[in-house]
Amino acid sequence: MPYTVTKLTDYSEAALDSAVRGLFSALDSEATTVSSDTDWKAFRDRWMARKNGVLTQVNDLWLKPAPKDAKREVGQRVNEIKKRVEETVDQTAERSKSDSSVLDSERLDISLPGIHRPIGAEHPVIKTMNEIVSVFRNLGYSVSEGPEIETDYYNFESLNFPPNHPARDTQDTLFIANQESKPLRERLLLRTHTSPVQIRTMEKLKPPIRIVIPGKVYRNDPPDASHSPMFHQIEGLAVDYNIKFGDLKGTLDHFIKALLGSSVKTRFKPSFFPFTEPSAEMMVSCFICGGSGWRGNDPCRPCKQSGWIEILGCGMVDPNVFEFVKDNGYDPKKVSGFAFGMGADRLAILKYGVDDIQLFFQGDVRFLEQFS
Ligand code: 2U9
Repeated sequence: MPYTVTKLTDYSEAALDSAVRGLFSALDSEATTVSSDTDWKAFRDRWMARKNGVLTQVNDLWLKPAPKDAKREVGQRVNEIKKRVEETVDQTAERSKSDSSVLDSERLDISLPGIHRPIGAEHPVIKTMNEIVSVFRNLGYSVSEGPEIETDYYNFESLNFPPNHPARDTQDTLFIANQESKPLRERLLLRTHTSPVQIRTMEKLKPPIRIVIPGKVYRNDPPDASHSPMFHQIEGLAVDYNIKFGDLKGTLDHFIKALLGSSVKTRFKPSFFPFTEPSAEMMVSCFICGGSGWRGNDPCRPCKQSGWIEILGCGMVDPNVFEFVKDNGYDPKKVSGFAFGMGADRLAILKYGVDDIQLFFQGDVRFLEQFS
């Protein structure tokens, strides 16, 4: 029940004190409820409005009807009340302003557009790598990973690279400095392919194994639209008892159809890698021009109008490579296997029609957010 000024019937000191105390506790408790500008205006008008404000009522109901001998006493109380009400109204003004400013600041105009928090997205190269890995996981392959700083042994020697193989020298490989004192095979370098992980895995796991190895690799290549000193590869290895070249072709044909659609065709042309024999390159019918070599009346650049795009290198694991892990059950006379390797950035470039590999590494959100 809000406080109301009631007519005084007893003008004794005590009665006046309790009447004033009653009024002040009402004033204070109402003041605490003021939490906005509008509240304050209502509070001020309720207590100070000329017409029917509490102060006016006090005047009308306490002072005016007060008997002569109590006039002065009541008059003093009324002034005290007036002063206290004005103070309280002012203080409340400050607080409600600060509150209202707090409130104003907290006032949430839900009609305003929300705060756009750009959420990150998978990088197009990682997206492509995960799509490729998931095709092989569905074929029962497991994912293997390993160190990016490798030794010459794991990156070259155990992969059947003869000592003077051109890939070994600095123009292709980024060596860690001050390694000259170490024996060659222990010299550290930035791995040039993820193949060392296959060797490390065969040292740990006995055959049969089926693994895919995604990861960063490094080459001493000056950056341009299609080369980067750091890029991404996905390699794969399947070793079992009597794996044939047909298993390689069947597996890789299935893989590329799963990734690019069952309408693409594949073909294999002979190639050479130190760690596979025989070796091949797998071509796929151009999924950009459909194999015609033309995009509308523009020549198809990705397939250089050949209608075929080189996707990956592959081959049967060279028995010399198994020599390095034969103590763990990889007897070249018993086991055989196939392996493959592809550049993931290159596939992402083809898939998303990106014309400069550097865009992947510049961290420009305007470019990257296109893939979210
Ligand atoms: C072991 C045995 C064989 C991995 C292979 C390729 C062919 C290949 C290139 C693709 C594009 C490198 O990034 S790239 O330039 N790789 O063509 N890689 S077979 O062969 C292995 C690997 C490990 C133990």
